Amino acid sequence: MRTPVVDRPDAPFALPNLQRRIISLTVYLGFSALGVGVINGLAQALNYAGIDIFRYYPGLRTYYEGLTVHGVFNVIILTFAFANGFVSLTTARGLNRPLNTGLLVAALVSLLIGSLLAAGAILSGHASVLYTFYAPLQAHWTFYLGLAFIVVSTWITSLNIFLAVAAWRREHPGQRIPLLAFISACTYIFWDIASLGVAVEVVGFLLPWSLGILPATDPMLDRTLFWFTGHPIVYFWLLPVYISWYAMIPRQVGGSLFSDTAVRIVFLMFLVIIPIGLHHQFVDPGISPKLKFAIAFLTFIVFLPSLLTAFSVMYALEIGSRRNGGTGVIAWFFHLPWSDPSVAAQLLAMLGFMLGGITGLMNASYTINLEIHNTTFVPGHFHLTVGTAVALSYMGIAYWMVPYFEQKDLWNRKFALAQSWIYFIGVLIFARGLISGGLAGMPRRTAISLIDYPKPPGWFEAGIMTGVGGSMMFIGAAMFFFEIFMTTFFSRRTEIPDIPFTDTIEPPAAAGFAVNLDRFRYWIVAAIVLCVIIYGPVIGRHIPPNFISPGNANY
Ligand code: HEM
Ligand SMILES: [Cu+2]
Repeated sequence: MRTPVVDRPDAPFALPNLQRRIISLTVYLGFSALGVGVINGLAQALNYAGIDIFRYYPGLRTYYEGLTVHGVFNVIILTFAFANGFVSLTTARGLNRPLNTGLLVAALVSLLIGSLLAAGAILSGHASVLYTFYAPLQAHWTFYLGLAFIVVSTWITSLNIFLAVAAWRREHPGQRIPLLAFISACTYIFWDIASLGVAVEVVGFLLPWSLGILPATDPMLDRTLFWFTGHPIVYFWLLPVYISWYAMIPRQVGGSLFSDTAVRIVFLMFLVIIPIGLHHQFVDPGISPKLKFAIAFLTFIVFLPSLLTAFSVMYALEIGSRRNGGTGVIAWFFHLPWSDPSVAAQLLAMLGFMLGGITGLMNASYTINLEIHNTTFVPGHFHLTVGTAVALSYMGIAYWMVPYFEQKDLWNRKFALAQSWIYFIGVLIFARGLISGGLAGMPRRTAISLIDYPKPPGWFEAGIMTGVGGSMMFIGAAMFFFEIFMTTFFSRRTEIPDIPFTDTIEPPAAAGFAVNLDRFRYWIVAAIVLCVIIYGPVIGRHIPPNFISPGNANY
């Protein structure tokens, strides 16, 4: 017997049109940020090829202003907006009940205010501090306030999701939460705990410091709080995509998920293993080498849920392919519906993620980390993860979601397919360039096109690949926006009543241990305990904070 991952799969989707519209605007806000982000990406890629086109960007003062725009718009505004919109949608479908309209609007308004404040500060040259905003580099207070509003928008979204789940549970006592709603709620519970680090950093220290209320700040404490959130944030980018890979793609290829329980365990593992951000501080002073070693080990453990995902999703794909006549040990993979742009984009995103995962493991290895730290190896790695696994999946999801939002056909399927392939081939060349450059010591976050010393061996070829691949990515991204624009304004009207969702072959258990998976409070307690064990001693050394750095406002 197959079990759907949503409540009442055959009933019409109970999402009011107004809520669908608000969710769509939230997602579009994210995609607008991506548009601004990739325009700067092009100049950065060409920079590594030795070509300076920044000078033609109107109003842009420095390389770092452009790089800050790229980082903040792509990995803070785009990702948060997409998560807020998409996960609201999946929660509503999972429970088949409407959300709270007021909270949907409040989250969107908070996100919009935050984005405008941050964008205003960056684009007026008052916050060229990169998306990591390390103290003692100081930005204008409006930048930090903007970040705070952006984070608050995710908390409002959480509240909306949790209220819906709680109401559903009251109406369905003793029943398992439908899988789609479970993984949606888990994503936001995870993020609420993970975001506390950066919330304390921004509201407790950086904002008062930039306003002059605090005379100085404690940069080591700020960094530690930043990375408390900065590691798990990558899973907040990723988990909405996992929701699609687990609960939607199997359906889109005609397959089924195998095990309900395995999926719940994967999401709970992400929830519990939050506190490993110290692996971003392997080269920082003041943290014991023993702890660094322990964290390196824990980091490898967090690879486990991603491996589980790889196997579960592959199996779901294989089931789909074989149901439709796919055969062979590997040949079935080519029998998947590659002509469906939504599927193709996400399959390519998964392939990119394999390379991203492998290079991520390399980063996590303590000794290799020392070798590649702050080289272009790092952006080479994460354009395969967030820049492809996440961003290209968003595009693939958009290929069914924008038609659903607008109740229109996708404008041109072949064009959309070409879009994904160009982006994907582009990123392979681009990342190969940055990774090999990094191994040859090429630094990241550097205006290479302006250097006046001869390039060390390996940098030239690496830079050319970065420039060529990055330009292809830019073309791929531009084609995405064209496709979405044409779909929204010039495509045929049609009726799309529902969103895709899959079913599972092994149903959720009605009794036994697995029932405890739905008792979020156990897992929240486990997560908090682990955070306290690992971060307690590190943060404890900074209490009271050592406010030694008056800071440096570079504007
Ligand atoms: C047209 C597509 C893109 C191109 C050509 C591009 C290019 C680049 C390059 C060359 C860098 C390194 C700059 C440096 O270290 O000096 C970079 C950094 C970065 N990119 Fe991209 N990128 C693209 C899309 C994306 C996407 C889609 C995301 C995420 C969703 C992303 C996230 C980032 C982040 C977070 C950084 C680090 C910024 C920093 O070091 O502060 N990029 N990008
Ligand atoms: Cu990390």
